Amino acid sequence: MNQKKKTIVLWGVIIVLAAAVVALSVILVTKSRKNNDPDGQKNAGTEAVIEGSGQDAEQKAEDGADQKKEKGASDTQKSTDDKKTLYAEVTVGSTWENNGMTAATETVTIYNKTDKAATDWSVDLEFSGKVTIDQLWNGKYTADGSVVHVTAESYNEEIPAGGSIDFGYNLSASDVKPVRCTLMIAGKEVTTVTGDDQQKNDENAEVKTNTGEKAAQTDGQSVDSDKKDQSGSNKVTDTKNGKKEDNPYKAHGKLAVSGTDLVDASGSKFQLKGVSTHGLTWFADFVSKDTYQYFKDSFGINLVRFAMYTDTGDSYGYCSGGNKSEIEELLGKGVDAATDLGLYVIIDWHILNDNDPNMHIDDAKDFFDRISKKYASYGNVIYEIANEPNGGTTWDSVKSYAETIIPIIRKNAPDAIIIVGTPTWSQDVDVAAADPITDQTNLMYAVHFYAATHKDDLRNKVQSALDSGLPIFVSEFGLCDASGNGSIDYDQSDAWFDLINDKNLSYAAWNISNKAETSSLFDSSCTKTSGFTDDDLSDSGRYIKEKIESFY
Ligand code: IDC
Repeated sequence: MNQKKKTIVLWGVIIVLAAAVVALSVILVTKSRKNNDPDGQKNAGTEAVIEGSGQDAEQKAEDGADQKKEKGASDTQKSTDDKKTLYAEVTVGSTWENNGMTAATETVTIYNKTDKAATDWSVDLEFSGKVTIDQLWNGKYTADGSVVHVTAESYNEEIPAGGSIDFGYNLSASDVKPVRCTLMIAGKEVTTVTGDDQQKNDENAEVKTNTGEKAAQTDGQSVDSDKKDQSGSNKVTDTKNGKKEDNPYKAHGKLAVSGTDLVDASGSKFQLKGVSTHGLTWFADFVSKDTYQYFKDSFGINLVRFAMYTDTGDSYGYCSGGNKSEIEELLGKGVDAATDLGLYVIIDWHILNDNDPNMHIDDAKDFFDRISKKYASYGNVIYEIANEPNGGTTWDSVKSYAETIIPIIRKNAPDAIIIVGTPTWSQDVDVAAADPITDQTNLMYAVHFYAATHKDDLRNKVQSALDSGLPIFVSEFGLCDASGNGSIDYDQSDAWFDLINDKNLSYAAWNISNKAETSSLFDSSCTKTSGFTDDDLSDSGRYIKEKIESFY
């Protein structure tokens, strides 16, 4: 290479080096600007991508940041929208005095009025002072001073579109009314309802109730405290160790479902032990306070079930030509008589010949809408929405019926216990356990047995359904065969009572009548309609009395 060529190459190298220095400076200046930019600092990870991948990547990263900003903006927007549609609010139920503090049972209902299911919810409840949670059901919680943080149980993680879920708790505090109730989705605040909002928010008031009465509950007063006196007493005992009670409802208040158990207002496990009417219309003479008073005093029942046959093929059935208002009046007479005695009651939509509850679903919708409104202030009323689906009716069919009727009841009686019948005359609790209804709040599933017919097989189904977490209610049973007649199988009856008491199952024995059939609790020789004594009992009556008594 000659001197001239060397000189040209040298200049070339110098130019290339100079260009490199200029390029490097541009990068450094850009970087230092970004480091002074708060967004740039937050996105340090993103910057590494920018440096490594040149201008193109930088553009993409900036687009990403913009998208992020937009997403942030839409989240805020969403939260504003959610305000109208997704919120939680508190109902203060029974209150009682507890060592100088006030104790209360409260229910928080989370409403989802959007058309999409919401998951990953949590709720913060803030009180004006320190609170102690004595028991909380249908949720998990941590409590820190005046704030209680609640998250879902595995079975109520989802708030269905257009639906609601609730959880409840017993607490003690100097002021039990929360000052703030904040709903969060994925840890992000969606809505906060303050103590004042609870009363002012018209929309909420409308959702809660449809009646002015319920709104009073948010105000810390029990609606029926004057009328039915459900609050008061803190002498709550677990009935298994307790005594026959003069007023079970006064002592135990509103019940709730916790896991597979019924619990009372103090959160103690509770067992309903009762008797069922025969068909209300067939044995109307036994629909009376005298009758229930006798069972309460003699047996120690705390529950009466009212079996209202829907389809008897004649005018005894509510949907088969019966006089609806007369039947409802009779039902009302029974419900009020039992309520006056402080008993819990089940209103049973007694399908039987009408194998599938969907057969009379329009009547059911109308009935449960009106009846749950009528009894909205009766904390002792339980709804059994389909006695015994049968005749090949599938669980899918029952489930779809239940998912129609439950929200109708919930609108008026948001936290009432609801019992859903299961296929094969309320024996397929295993099928229900494999595919339970989404909104499990205060929901139980019926199992019915007749001891001379249904034995180990059905008990095993009950056991496995309970094991998988299904709350079960024995809302009807007899000691004889499934016809309601035949001989009593005492061994099988004992085996059933062992399971019932071992698992804290609630139950109602079929039936309050003097019909000449084994399952009747009165002997057919008894022609009284009041002034009963134990001499009037049938063998079934005597056995059930002894079983109920032996569990006090
Ligand atoms: C029975 C009554 C009987 C009546 C019959 C038909 O004991 O007097 O004639 O119904 O309506 C059920 C039903 C319940 C039955 C009972 C006994 O829920 O209505 O009552 N049973 O057969 N499921 C299994 C048995």
